[in-house]
Amino acid sequence: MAEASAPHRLPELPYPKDALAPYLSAESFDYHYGKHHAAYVNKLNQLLDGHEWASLPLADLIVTANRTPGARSIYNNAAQHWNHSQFWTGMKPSGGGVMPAALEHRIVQDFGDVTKFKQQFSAAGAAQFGSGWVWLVENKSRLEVVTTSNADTPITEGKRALIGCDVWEHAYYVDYRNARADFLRTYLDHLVSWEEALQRLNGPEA
Ligand code: MN3
Repeated sequence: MAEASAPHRLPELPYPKDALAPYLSAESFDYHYGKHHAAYVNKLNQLLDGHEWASLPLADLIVTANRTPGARSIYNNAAQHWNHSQFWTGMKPSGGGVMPAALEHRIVQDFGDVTKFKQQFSAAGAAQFGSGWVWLVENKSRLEVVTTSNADTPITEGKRALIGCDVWEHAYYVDYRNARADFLRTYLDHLVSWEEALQRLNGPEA
């Protein structure tokens, strides 16, 4: 495919594909990143070939497609590209652990304590019926746990995503089979990058 007709790219992983093992295996990355995420990017580029939206930045494309009748396929693939990109960069080797003090302060302010936040996040992710995502977002200066269905993403509602965990079965079936709750616990305790979450809290809007 020509350069001009492929505006979106599968992002480089910020760590080797085996760096999060045993919590997420290289095999899981081969499928989830190398096949699922890559398929969303390839499909998106096909849909945008010759399209007037081909040069829109990804976040603008998502918001525009979301409010345009007949653009669900572009919206779904663009939103999943954005959702997965933040998922990879929101994890790190030896993740979890102690939060930066500035993030912990905000968590305690809005959830009571870190344990209550983790319980709320895990419970929401486990209760999401079918495919979707569980997020920690900043919504009008307040931190909240929200879930979205399928490809839906908090950025269409003007919420700032600090962390977002994929709860589609393809996200955990290789390493956890059907045990979504175990995956969510492991995500919070061993995978998530609290430093990245704080950077997103302090950074520009998506
Ligand atoms: Mn996925």
